[in-house]
Amino acid sequence: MQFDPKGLPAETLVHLYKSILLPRMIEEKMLVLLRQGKISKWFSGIGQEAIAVGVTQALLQDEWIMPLHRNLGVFTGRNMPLHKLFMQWQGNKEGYSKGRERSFHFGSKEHHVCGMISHLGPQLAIADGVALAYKLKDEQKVAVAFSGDGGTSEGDFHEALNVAAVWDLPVIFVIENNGYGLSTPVNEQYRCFSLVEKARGYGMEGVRIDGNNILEVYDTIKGVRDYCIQNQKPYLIECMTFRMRGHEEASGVKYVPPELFELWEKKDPVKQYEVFLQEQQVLSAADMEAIKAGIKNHIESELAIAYGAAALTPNTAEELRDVYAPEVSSELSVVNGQWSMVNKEASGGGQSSVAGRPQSSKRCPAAQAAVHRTSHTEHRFVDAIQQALRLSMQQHPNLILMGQDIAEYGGAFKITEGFVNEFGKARVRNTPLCESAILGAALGLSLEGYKAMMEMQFADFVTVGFNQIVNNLAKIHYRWGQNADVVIRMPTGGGVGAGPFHSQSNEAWFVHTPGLKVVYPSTPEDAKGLLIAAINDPNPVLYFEHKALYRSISGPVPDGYYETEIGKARLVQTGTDITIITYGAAVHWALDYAKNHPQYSLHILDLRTLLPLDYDAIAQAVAATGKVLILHEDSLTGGIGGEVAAWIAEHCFNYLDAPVLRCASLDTPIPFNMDLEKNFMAYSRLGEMVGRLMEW
Ligand SMILES: Cc1ncc(C[n+]2csc(CCOP(=O)(O)OP(=O)(O)O)c2C)c(N)n1
Repeated sequence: MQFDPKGLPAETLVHLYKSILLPRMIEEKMLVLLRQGKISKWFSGIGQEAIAVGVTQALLQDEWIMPLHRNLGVFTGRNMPLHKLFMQWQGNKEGYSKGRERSFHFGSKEHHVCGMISHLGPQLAIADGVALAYKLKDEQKVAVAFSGDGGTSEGDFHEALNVAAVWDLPVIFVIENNGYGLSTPVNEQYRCFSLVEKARGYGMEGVRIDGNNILEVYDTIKGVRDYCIQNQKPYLIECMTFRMRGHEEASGVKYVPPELFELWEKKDPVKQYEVFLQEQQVLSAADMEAIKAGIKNHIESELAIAYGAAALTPNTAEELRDVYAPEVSSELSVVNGQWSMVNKEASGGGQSSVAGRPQSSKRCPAAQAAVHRTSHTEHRFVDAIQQALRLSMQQHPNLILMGQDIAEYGGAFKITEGFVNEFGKARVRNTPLCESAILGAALGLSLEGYKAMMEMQFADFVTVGFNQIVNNLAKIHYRWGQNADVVIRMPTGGGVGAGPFHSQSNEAWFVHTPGLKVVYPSTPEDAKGLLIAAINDPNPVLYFEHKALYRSISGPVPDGYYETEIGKARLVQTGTDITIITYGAAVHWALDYAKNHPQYSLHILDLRTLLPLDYDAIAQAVAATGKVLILHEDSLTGGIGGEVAAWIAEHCFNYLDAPVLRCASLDTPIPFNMDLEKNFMAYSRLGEMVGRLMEW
């Protein structure tokens, strides 16, 4: 192996040696502990250390890295205390994830390391978002994301590289081509000669290097980093290496021809570098032994600290509380002539729980102070959404809007029409057709203190971004304390003859996911207030806006900047015969029904927020009549109605004079033909269901 120090001082060469030795020696120790049953799982990076180490050492300490499961050298390179790393791997409370995550699935804001999710590919687009933040702040930095050869087959790899290229983002994508994805050799993974060929397809530069040569990795990253910053472009690096152990320790290596191990053993990145250092007389064998002895002692003493840590005692209140980031009051301040947002944790702003679900948290005083309702003006639903967005863009200079066709075109529903002129293209961003990458980028923006709003062109298309939402955005705070300050606008619902892929009600998919908030306004006033509240909320919020209401509903809307509290239902009207608990367009079905059937006295509750549910309001609404009908546009099976009905049965049985009934749409996809669609819709059975309840 040829090492070219390119004038690096001996001090740096030694530093790199210590940096590559540390993960090797930690791993050797971990393999012993694994055999002793003291840790449960281990993904080995032995043989590949030069990549993670070389990359990390070539970056600034505060440039974000998105590592994967074989990148111990990233974590050690960021100088994370070893005892805390050991506690992490033992699932201890004092690790980086309070015992909630295994192996390398954790991050640390302090160290600018973003925790991976098991799905691998979603890491890549987070780097896009971070790089976008650097670009918007005009910072001279890059973000780095890792992928294995297997991971390059994922759609997320394609989307992330494409977005980085189209948006000219300073991201370095590092592929560790170690020959196998679990047992799958590269000839069953891809058909191109080398993975770096893919760079050209995205319109970016790329290079293939020896990933076992630490000096080559270090030097390449240094140079590529300069290129990315100066040219504001992404870059792809394919590092050739080999996985010297099994995919994970338990799975063995029977499928790997033994001669490959022999071949790559000769290219061991640590041993080869040692040979070079000795040849160059940078370090003697005795020097190296002394360094190893020092590291060994350090590992042992840090392990002793880790073993001395108290065992974890589950605390349910803390578990529930940490699912969500506490509310913050955002205050704008000017630092060095540039704006910056100062987030202050709200006092007592955490979550409490009823029946195991999060309740709404109190808004902090500063946020309430921002609420000033002045006069009201009549507006359509669609205009209220637009107002909320405009005011939020004015309120938060760090808010970025992203979505397909939302810039000059104004979005499929014209909600962002004129925004480019007002706020500029940097903040009102047309996106390629890459929902997953844009959601990942939104999360990356959040890592760097930005707020992001993504417009799904239709709520139906969320399926191709589903993984990012339910696994990355939703879980990140619970997993390692990073928030996802992201709002996803979801133009939803049917009634307009748009067929199965432009009309679905898919809110229930998300209500089942801890970590998300789900809001669903039915009036222009709430549409504005809830969107403002969603944008202020530091957590990921899905904001459902019913397309059929956009231009059919008008109502009084307060003129100022105000919030409608997330987690609070609205009593629409009082009544004595039957309680209808509903939300979205169905609120208007209930009102119409009430108007056309004055013989019934209907008590109508608009849930407004589906996660967290307002259980107090539900209980009061049940008590008002003792007969409950839950009405929603979504299909019956697995809809919100089932959850609400179950909760009422468990907690409000004494109030009930009849079984809780649900009126929902048919358990079929939503059809195109208007007569079929009408037949599908819950409102076609509303009269029948009210009649059944009245008979009790
Ligand atoms: C979406 C998804 N599919 C499958 C897996 C299971 N899995 C975990 S790692 C892995 C192989 C990854 O190979 P590669 O990207 O080459 O990285 P390496 O493990 O070789 O470092 C697989 C199939 C997963 N984690 N996520």
